[in-house]
Amino acid sequence: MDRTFVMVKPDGVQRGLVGEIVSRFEAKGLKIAGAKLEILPEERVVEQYREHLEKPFFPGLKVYIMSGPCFLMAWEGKGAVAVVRRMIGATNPAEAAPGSIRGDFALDIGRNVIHASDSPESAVRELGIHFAPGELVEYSKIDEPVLYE
Ligand code: D4T
Repeated sequence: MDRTFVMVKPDGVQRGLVGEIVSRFEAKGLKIAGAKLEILPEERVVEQYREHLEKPFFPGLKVYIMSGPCFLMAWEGKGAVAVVRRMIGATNPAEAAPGSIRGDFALDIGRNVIHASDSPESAVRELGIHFAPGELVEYSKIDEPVLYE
């Protein structure tokens, strides 16, 4: 099964959206494999956003991501990386489709509520940054026989 890294950012945590977001992934049929609430240390923010280190928005992004707790999760399921990216919507909430998380709950690109890995390679990399192997749980879920062909 595919696994992806998802993070409710500090604005999402402060706005009380963790439960709504977890519910959406559960209702979709995805399986939660790990979760924790954490204020990220600078090294992990830099590692997470290494492709953006030289971008003009990076200093503000770093301050924002470290401004409060994030809710970090691992989700599993068939095609989980692409499925979750579609569910979170476009990076800029003003362009995110209604029905997506950013489309329904955000307005500003700098406060876009949630992050999710954008490729299977990123998912492996990002899960490795934020979770120790023992923090991810392997188990069967009783709905699997009716979720999948
Ligand atoms: P994340 O990584 O947060 O899920 O966002 P995306 O994967 O959808 O988008 P991204 O990597 O292009 O951007 C990372 C992060 O930076 C913020 N950002 C981005 C910003 O504040 N201003 C900007 O102009 C851009 C492009 C939002 C997401």
